[in-house]
Amino acid sequence: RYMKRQVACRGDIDSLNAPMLAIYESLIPAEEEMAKQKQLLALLEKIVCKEWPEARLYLYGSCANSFGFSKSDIDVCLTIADADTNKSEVLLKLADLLQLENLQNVQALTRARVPIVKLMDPVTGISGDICINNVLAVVNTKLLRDYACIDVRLRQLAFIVKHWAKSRGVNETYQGTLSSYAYVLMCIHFLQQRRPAILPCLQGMKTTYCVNVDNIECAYFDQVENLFGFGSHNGESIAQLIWGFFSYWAYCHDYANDVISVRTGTILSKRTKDWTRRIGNDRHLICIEDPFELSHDLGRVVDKYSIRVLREEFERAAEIMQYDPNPCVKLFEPY
Ligand code: 3AT
Ligand code: MG
Repeated sequence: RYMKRQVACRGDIDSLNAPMLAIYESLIPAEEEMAKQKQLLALLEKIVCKEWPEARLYLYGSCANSFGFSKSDIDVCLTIADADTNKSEVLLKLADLLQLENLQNVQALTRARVPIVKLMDPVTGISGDICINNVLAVVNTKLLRDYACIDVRLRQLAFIVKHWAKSRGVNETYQGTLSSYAYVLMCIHFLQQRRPAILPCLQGMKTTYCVNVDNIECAYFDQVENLFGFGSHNGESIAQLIWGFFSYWAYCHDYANDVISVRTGTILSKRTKDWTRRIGNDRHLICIEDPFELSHDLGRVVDKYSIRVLREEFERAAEIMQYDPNPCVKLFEPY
């Protein structure tokens, strides 16, 4: 395997456990915030079902995948039969209904890549987006949430990585860096690859959950309560894992040839995916396979400029975790 550099981690790495966990704790949303999100969802359900009785609403994204910070917006998916032909009409109608019920800042963005209605609820103070029939996102939200139940170190690692990415300005897909969804997949993959493994590969196990979404079969083992303690043979601490994550992306990942794949729990080659050359806007400079939409590379937003920014940030983070006297401050310094 390709190894640019392999270093042993600093001797005092475990002194970083407590301060890193304190940062994690400070980012977790409080119970009452989750209750308010549920309250807003119930209000939206009431409004929607008056007009479309058979429609359903689902929370997805960080408010439902257990990787959400406190004070995040909520992402809601409206499922409704036959809306795909006239999504814009449904969104405009929905925007009218919301306005009539006194929701604020209501705006239908019908031409966006993922068309949505934006809203703010003056009662709870929560903002959110509603999209239509984006069922794959609802299913990948469940997959992430199920992984998070298996070992708490996933949630801790992903919170720190997301916090780092937001602080350093590398969580902006419109600027060619990666989505939060991509970072969480990178964390899951990383924990699947530890030896002993900290996470299993749920899609490689017996199917206990199966749905067909837009002709994609989404099947995996979702009885995760039976997997509690799976990673207990691996005693690595959160500080060691944060160090390992950044070192992996700074020095060990083979950007020229490798695709990380949560679906298989392994690394695939770009050649087998036919991701070796630029097609249209997809450059495949860092490759992260979507667990269900297999032709979808979450790294496709990355261009030849932003790949440099990303790799420099991974190297900066790895160096800080290795040598800096105060990594818990330095890692998250605004760029
Ligand atoms: P934040 O806390 O809002 O940063 P998030 O988990 O809500 O993180 P995103 O806003 O990036 O993540 O995306 C919202 C959800 O939409 C997450 C995932 O279920 C889905 N999603 C996002 N990007 C993709 C993608 N490229 N392909 C498939 N699903 C995606
Ligand atoms: Mg979000």
